[in-house]
Amino acid sequence: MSTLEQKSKLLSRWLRHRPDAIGLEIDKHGWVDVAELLLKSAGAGIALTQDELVQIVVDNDKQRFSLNVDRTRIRAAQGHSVDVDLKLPVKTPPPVLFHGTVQKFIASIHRQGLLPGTRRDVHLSATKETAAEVGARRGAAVILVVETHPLLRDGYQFRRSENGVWLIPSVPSKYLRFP
Ligand code: HQG
Repeated sequence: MSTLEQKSKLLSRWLRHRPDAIGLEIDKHGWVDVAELLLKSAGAGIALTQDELVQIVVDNDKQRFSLNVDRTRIRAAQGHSVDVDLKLPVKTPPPVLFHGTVQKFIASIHRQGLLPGTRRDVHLSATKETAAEVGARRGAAVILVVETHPLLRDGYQFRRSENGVWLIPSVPSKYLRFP
């Protein structure tokens, strides 16, 4: 029925936002049991085999999913709106990170800084190019520059997802450089 790409999108939805859509148990660190996932997806009319699942994880363009070593559990690397704590270690970021957005949000970002919205964290990119791609999902990308030293000095903590996205709960606008 659905292509691997469609199944990958569904997987993102279930593992980040709506595990309840197919009755999945997600643990407090975001992990879901693979056998249960295969069973529940079949129950929802979406045939997904273990091999397809591994292929989706391995081939994913942004490495959005992580399997544990024995491939019995899977989770999304970032982007959750469900209440999970991925237990990522605090990590020192490079001096400059980037956030890709669009013009219509700029006035509000000026006022409120970067807020996570429905997700657990604000997502920052290590390169301008990646930030441009993130912004371009919504229109003409506007790239904000985040100097990380002042944030570190003021006690903010950064984490990096398993697929290289920098995560921070919020960034007040005084730490942002607007174009
Ligand atoms: C904006 C994709 C108004 C923010 C990407 C963004 C990323 C504000 C939007 C990942 C605001 C939230 C996340 C404020 C922030 N007022 N707007 N105060 N603060 N915003 O999708 O960063 O393909 O939740 O600029 O590659 O766009 O799904 O975050 O435009 O890594 O794996 O509110 O999603 O990854 O949008 O994207 P999102 P994002 P995947």
